[in-house]
Amino acid sequence: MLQTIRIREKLLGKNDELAAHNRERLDTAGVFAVSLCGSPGSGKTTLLERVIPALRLKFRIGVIEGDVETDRDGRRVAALDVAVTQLVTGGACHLDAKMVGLALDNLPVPLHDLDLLFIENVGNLVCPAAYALGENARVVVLSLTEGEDKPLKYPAMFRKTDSLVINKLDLVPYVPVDLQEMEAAAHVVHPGLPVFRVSCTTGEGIEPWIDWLMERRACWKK
Ligand SMILES: Nc1nc2c(ncn2[C@@H]2O[C@H](COP(=O)(O)OP(=O)(O)OP(=O)(O)O)[C@@H](O)[C@H]2O)c(=O)[nH]1
Ligand SMILES: [Mg+2]
Repeated sequence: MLQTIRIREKLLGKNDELAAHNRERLDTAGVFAVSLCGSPGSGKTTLLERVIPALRLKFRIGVIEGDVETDRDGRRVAALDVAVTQLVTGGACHLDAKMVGLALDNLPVPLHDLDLLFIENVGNLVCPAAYALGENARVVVLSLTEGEDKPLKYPAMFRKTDSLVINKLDLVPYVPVDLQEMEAAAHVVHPGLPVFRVSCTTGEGIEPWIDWLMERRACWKK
């Protein structure tokens, strides 16, 4: 016998208001903001380490890092010579719009001196989905070691994203995973979702994702 209880979260009106305010500030400053979500260890920071060296040749880049504890990711990204603010939530399992607003107030450079802002959320496939931050695009990084079924089990996260990066492609020879099944699961919850298979370690597959990001930015500017 099986009993299932479905619990619906109340919509977070105040957060949405603050997210809209963040978006307004970003738009006014001419900054395109991209948030990264995904499980702990899926490769969000490694993706930033992979793409920032190329992107910073063309864009002035800022990063907001979100972690429960430590500034380890902040230090990793700051080593790439970009402006970084580390948010340490002290226990909260997601960023919210208020925290991002605070980070925007405390960037090491004025907001209008940036072109592109990455916001790395706390590693978590559940809570961050419910909180808009004011970003222009949302990206989920899913590592192939997490299993094909994650989009089906955590649908909100995959429904609310604008692209899916399936990471750690270099591990395919060692992990019993069906990437077609993983993509199909993502498309069940989000038909038409752009999916990119990459290895942030080797750089394989990264260019098409950067092209997607640039197209999104170009549409935003029109
Ligand atoms: N083999 C392989 N390892 C990777 C790849 N990308 C990231 N990793 C490794 O995965 C581990 C976690 O990477 P991070 O980039 O720190 O993951 P994260 O998503 O930022 O983690 P949190 O910020 O803690 O949520 C590190 O040991 C990375 O070296 C990849 O493409 N292939
Ligand atoms: Mg990280």
